[in-house]
Amino acid sequence: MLNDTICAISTALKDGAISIVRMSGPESFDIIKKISEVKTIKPNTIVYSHIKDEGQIIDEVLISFFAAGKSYTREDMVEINCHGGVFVTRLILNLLLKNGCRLAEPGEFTKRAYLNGRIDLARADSINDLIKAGNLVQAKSAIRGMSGSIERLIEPLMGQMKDVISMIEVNIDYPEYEDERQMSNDIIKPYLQKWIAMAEEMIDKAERFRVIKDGLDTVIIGKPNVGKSSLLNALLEKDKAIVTDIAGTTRDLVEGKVSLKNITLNLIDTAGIRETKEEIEKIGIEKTIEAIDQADLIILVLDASNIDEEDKELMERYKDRNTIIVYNKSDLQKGGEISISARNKDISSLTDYLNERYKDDLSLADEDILNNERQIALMKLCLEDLKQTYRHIDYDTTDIIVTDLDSAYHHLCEILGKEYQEDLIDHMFRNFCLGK
Ligand SMILES: Nc1nc2c(ncn2[C@@H]2O[C@H](COP(=O)(O)OP(=O)(O)OP(=O)(O)O)[C@@H](O)[C@H]2O)c(=O)[nH]1
Ligand SMILES: [Mg+2]
Repeated sequence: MLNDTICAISTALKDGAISIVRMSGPESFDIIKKISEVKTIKPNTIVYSHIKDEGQIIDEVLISFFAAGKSYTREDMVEINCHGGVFVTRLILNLLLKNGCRLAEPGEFTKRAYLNGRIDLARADSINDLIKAGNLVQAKSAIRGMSGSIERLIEPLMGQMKDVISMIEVNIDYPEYEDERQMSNDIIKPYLQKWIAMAEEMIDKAERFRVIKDGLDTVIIGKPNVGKSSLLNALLEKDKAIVTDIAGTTRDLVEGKVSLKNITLNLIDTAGIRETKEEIEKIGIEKTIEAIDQADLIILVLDASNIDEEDKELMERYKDRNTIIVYNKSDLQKGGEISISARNKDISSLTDYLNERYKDDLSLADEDILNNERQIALMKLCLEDLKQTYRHIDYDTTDIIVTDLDSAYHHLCEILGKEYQEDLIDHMFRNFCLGK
């Protein structure tokens, strides 16, 4: 499969100043010679040339050459910087196809970098995460991943597990070597406890960080007319939701996204919660309850000038969730710790509070942390195996213990892609952009 030469347009396919068409594989240098004025190739240089189709000039270009071993894919690679019209870029791509290239699949360049041993799978994850990063925190964590943060993170756990597994195996294979250290359950158990704690901490941090990276799913709730929609509008700095002094104005969920310094909120403004016989409002309140169930954070808004039993009931109902109480209408009456006036766009006590509350989670951006769903899912499988081993250790034979530990260890290998599973690898790279 790696014997063929692949090509793709690596830049976005729309009109722009420059486009890049890439080739990777053993024929790259020969093919470029056929379609340009290049006669000899000096790796790691850029030359000025023309792309020609049957003698006819198609474009004036800059061509970069990367020799196998040092290139992105570790294969011979060529990058053509051409003029960025969609038409010309496609002409060049078609010319490469006509001269022996195959069109690359999405992510195939990075897949080759992985298969040729230049990067591990966690680093490949990070390259994709960087391309898809939507804020600075996401970009920062992806860059850490590209520098090998995942390997650094799980290496201590893998190292210890490998040592213990191999010692148990020696005990099994060579029972006659009595001077070998005997890995009794009393020795293995404390290790297991430590590993379980390590895996749990990694998962916990990764999940807290995921919320910071992707945004907190936040619902704004409260009685009718307390100023929920006014708060949404103040946070978004635009009049997205309708605001009136009629109780029950909002019926549908109104969504918006906002970044407050470093925290991103995926906001939903909801219908005011109250007993009602009105059919449309009732449906709105049902939707509100569903949104509350799925939220990471609940902002419960009160009208500080008018707090009654219904407010207290809502406070009681959501006190065990991640709920913050916001006292609105501070221009009429000051309330508790977080006192705002949504109508006057005076909401700094809320935004300051949120940034302070998530400060510790934000600092996770400077730590080595599991970066995405794939890695978290594999760490969870590893944790399950470790817990299972711990639960059964007093009843199981050494053979079974070592099998369970092996399985836990292999999940860690999979995070780095040291275990090659073709379908999994294909699935992963298919999420990449074409030309990467
Ligand atoms: N004085 C004062 N009035 C406010 C403030 N915030 C909102 N209001 C007023 O309160 C009324 C209700 O505001 P909304 O934002 O529509 O309230 P809501 O909670 O979304 O109401 P429903 O959608 O009906 O549940 C409007 O007349 C707002 O102008 C505030 O900070 N101070
Ligand atoms: Mg409203």
